[in-house]
Amino acid sequence: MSTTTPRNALRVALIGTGFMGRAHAQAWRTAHRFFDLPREPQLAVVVGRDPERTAAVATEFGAEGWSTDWRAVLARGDIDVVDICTPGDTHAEIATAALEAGLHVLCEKPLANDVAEAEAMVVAADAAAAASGAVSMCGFSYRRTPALALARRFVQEGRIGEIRHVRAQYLQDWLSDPDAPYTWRLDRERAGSGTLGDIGAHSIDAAQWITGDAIIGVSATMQTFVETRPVLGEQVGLGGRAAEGAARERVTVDDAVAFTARFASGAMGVFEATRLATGHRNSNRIEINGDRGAIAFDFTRMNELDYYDAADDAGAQGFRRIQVTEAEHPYTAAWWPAGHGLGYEHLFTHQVVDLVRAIAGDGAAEPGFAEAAGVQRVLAAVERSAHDDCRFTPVEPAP
Ligand code: SOE
Repeated sequence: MSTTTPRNALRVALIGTGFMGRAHAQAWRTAHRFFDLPREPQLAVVVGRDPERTAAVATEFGAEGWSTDWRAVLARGDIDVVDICTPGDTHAEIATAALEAGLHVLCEKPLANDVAEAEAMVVAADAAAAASGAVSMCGFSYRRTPALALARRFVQEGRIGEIRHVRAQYLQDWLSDPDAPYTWRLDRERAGSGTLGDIGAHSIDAAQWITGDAIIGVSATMQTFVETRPVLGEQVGLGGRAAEGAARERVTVDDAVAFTARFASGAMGVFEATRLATGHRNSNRIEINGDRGAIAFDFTRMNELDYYDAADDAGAQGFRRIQVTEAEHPYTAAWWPAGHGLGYEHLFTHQVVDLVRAIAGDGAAEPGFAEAAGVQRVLAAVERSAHDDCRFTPVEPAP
């Protein structure tokens, strides 16, 4: 049961009313109901561009109010946390303004649209941390999947041994229809990159976070299979319906990316991300092989982790499937009895839990902006390598 009181309220301005805005909104409403938190999040205001939609999302999630003006919201004086769920081209401006106002910031991934913006955000975050104690975090939500957190724990405990291979695939299919409409995720100006930054970034973050290792260079290829798409009529889910008799707009981002990676330890990585893999709605997979064992995960079975222990008797060797629903497992004790499982939305709830605790001084807000800028540098190296026809491209070191 929560021990918080309204005096301990943590007042949140949520900016963005799309899929991610709603995923975050439910998390702010739910976290303190299941987890014992030092402060109780209150959804003070939802901010969006379209008044009707913004009001509807505010009502849907029981926010106190709504606004179409994020600058006015930052100046109100009654906000503690700014949660940025907008397209990438607005992240740097909103985050910097919020940090300068002394507010805590949660920013959706990827942190920014390019490395320069990401590095400016790191400078703003460091300055705000020193000046006002502001905490900042980037929303790589899959870190909060209990099974992936368990995978990391296994690596840290040495169960996998020395890591040799990282194999990550993030496969979606919502763009496989050439007439799936044009949305902001297909616009380089707004999204920075396409599949690479949208979902490839999750694989990069997961790989580095689970292994504790850093990607130091890549050889990449990228492809845009569908070069024009019909103008959006109505947004539904990630895509939607084309407008009646719609003209077509030019897609300015990648549909798919594949790259090999070299890690600092000498481990090898093979990564693939696509939004045109027919049959795969949201398969976020990672397998890691070390000299003592291996782990394998697929988000389509998000409550399970496959684990191989090379020390098992030869006659009994094989991957075992761990149901990651026991009270011993990360995050799970707060929820349901063993075996009852969690879903996509819980990742965002766990993210809020970790952020609220970090704001109260209990643990670090991870990944912080500096770590997320590291992912941005890998994204940039992948793009440079693909541009240079797969040439091996080192990841730039942090400044
Ligand atoms: C779209 O591909 C998307 O919504 C991503 O932007 C999210 O980060 C991922 O969790 C699900 O797919």
